[in-house]
Parts: sequence; structure tokens; C-alpha cells
Amino acid sequence: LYTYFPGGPMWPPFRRELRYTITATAATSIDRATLSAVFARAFARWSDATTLRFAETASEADADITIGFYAGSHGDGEAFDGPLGTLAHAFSPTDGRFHLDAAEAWVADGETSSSPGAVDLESVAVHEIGHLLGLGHSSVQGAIMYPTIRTGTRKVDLEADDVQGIQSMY
Ligand code: TQI
Ligand code: CA
Ligand code: ZN
Ligand code: ZN
Repeated sequence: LYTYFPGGPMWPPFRRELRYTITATAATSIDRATLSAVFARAFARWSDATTLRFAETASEADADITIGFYAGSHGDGEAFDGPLGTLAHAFSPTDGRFHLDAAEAWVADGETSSSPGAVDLESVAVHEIGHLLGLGHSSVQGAIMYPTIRTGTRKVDLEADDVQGIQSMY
């Protein structure tokens, strides 16, 4: 079953259109257009299941959600750890920070990869967006919010459990 963050934080009902910006891309070799496309697909998984809408904005001042790649310690007390281990983290509503470990071998083309340590960016993005919206981890194996994923695999489709969880909020 799905869970919420302690206290059940969520985006309030008058905020159903959330804007995100992709900043701090210097630490990744993935090009800008590819990043825009991957995150747009990842957000669409959740907007398709809810009344939420997401739009990319170039202006950080306008953004509810800020996405960036960082290596090692990056100022929030949650240092990244190099290849594998922690891949990314996202803060609960309505913080909006979503950070990715620049040291991962991110796969951003939607293909699965057999190279050791490859991590599918879209799969991680779909999971972290669940956290940004207020979901914790699920006990249902196969759910997007289940707390493990095998490296080199792609898991981007919401399961019934993810849909029930998010629809209980939005
Ligand atoms: N990052 C953890 C995660 O997002 C961070 C974390 C640990 C966390 N405990 C938490 C976040 C409790 C919220 C609540 O789960 S991670 C996966 C998965 C990670 C893990 O880098 O380990 C994915 C990031 F689920 F596959 F294991 C993305 Cl998809
Ligand atoms: Ca890492
Ligand atoms: Zn961080
Ligand atoms: Zn998680």
C-alpha cells in the first residue's frame, strides 16, 4: 500500500498548475532538450492520473519545483555519494526541490542499458515526482513508489497502487 510523508503534506487545492524549472545542468552531460523531454514525460505520468497540470518554465522565480544535478555535498545537508547508492532525492510539499546525483551513469534516451551502473533517468524522475507531490514509499512490489529499482531497468508506468495514492490527494 502507498504511504504519505509524515503529517501528510500536499500542494494546496488552489495550486493545481505547478511550474518546474530545470536549473543546475552544468554537472551533467545530458543536453538540455533531452532533459526537457524526459522530465515532461515523467510529469505527464502523474498529470494523466490527477487534476494536476505541470509546465516547464525558464524562470526560477516562477517555479514551484526546481530540478538540478549536483555532485557530492551541495548545500542541503544531504550529500550525494558518487556512482550508485543514492541516485536522487526530492523534498516533500511544498518545498519543491528535486536533486539528482551528477555522478550517476544516467540513461536518458528511454532505452534500457546493459552497461554496469546505468540508471534510467525517467524512472527515477517518475519516482521522485511522487515524493514531490507528497507520496512516501509503497509496500507494493512493482509500484513506482516501491523503494527499490534494479539498475539498468526502466519502470515508468504508474501501478494501480500509485494511482490510488495520488488520487487520494489530487
Ligand atoms: N533516493 C531515495 C528515494 O527517493 C531517498 C530516500 C530515502 C527517501 N528514504 C526516503 C525519500 C524516504 C523519501 C522518503 O527513495 S534513491 C529509487 C528506488 C532512489 C531510489 O536515490 O535511493 C528511485 C531514487 F525506488 F528505485 F529505489 C529513485 Cl526510483
Ligand atoms: Ca549516487
Ligand atoms: Zn540535495
Ligand atoms: Zn523514494
